[in-house]
Amino acid sequence: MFDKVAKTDKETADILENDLARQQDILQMIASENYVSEAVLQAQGCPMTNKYAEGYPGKRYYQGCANADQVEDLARERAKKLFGAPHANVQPHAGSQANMAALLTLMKPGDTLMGMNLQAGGHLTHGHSINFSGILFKSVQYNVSPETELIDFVELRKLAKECKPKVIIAGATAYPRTIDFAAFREVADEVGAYLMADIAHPCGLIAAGQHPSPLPHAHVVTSTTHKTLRGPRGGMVLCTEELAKDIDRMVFPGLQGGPLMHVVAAKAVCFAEAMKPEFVEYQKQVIKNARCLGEELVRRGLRLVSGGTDTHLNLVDLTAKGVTGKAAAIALEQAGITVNYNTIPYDKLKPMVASGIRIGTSALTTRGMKEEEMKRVAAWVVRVLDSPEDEQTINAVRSEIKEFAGDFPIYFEQ
Ligand code: DSN
Repeated sequence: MFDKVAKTDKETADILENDLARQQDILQMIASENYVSEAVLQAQGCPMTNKYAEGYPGKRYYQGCANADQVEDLARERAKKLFGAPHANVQPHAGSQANMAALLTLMKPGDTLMGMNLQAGGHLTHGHSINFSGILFKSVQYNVSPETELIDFVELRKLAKECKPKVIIAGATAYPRTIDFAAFREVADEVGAYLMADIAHPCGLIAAGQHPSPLPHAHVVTSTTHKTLRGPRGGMVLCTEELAKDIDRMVFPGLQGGPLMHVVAAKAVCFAEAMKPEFVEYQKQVIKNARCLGEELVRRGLRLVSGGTDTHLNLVDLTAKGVTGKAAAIALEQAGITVNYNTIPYDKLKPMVASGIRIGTSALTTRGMKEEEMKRVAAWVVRVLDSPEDEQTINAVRSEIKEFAGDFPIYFEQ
């Protein structure tokens, strides 16, 4: 696949080949990853990478932007249509930049921000002390209920009334349940806060109508485009007409320079893909697979945070197994299954060790796997977790997985 790279730079080509082989041979179950289509891949590798297009369609600081304008307009219009949003900005290089643009538009340094605790499933950019969001703003973090492990709106409302935040963020990276954006908006209205929804994880489910939409509840919606949405690595912001100018100004010139036009083109392609009926079927299967996988893991003795999932991911508590999240993730990788170790609510272990693993089904569903395959995957996961240090088991699982994965090719031109 990398013959042209190989002619110029054999060293890099070898690394790329190795990673393509890795992606083919393993079961990719990191909940924030996916396999893009060959159409998205081609657009992302196109010569628009050569173009400087600082500004926005019709208002650029460089000449020669007619095609850049067209493709950015296409991406913006498709994003608006797909999510029912009044305005879209498709330039953020990543989810963190999208969140930064939203927060710096809605707040001034020193204002109060309320977001979900990282340990409960939130994100660094939702007010963590080591991130810009916790450095620039006064951060108040909400948690999930210790009993149900669900967002507790009674507590959330109490906290919001006490701290009177300027912005409340609804959204998470490791929360397996539906997020009730309408309930968040009620709280935001009661305390006069803006509601920002970060939908990086459920984005594709929302586009396909398989998770409630944050629109029209949220004033601003941020997302990545590469997780469940299955587009290129990047970010976007959706917002109301009233906030459109300020959001655009904050993305450029506030935070970024020239947009990555090849990535904007690939975003246009992924939005077109997400409008197709097949995409709805795909997202339905992602959820069916996550539920089936979760049920099988429970049947084999594991505990799921919140008791199950409504989305593309399960958060698995390994405490009863006596293995840490980190040890589990390392053993699973050796056996050919990639996941990430993850804290669970009220975790007694530090994030670098963690008591859980987060396991998602978006990428395997893209490869065409269904419930039957999820049952086999669950059996492999538990076999490894039962003997995480047993080389023989790990090697046996690894070769079984390699053979199995061969029946689900990720790209044709390999
Ligand atoms: N990388 C994202 C995720 O894995 O959810 C967080 O930044």
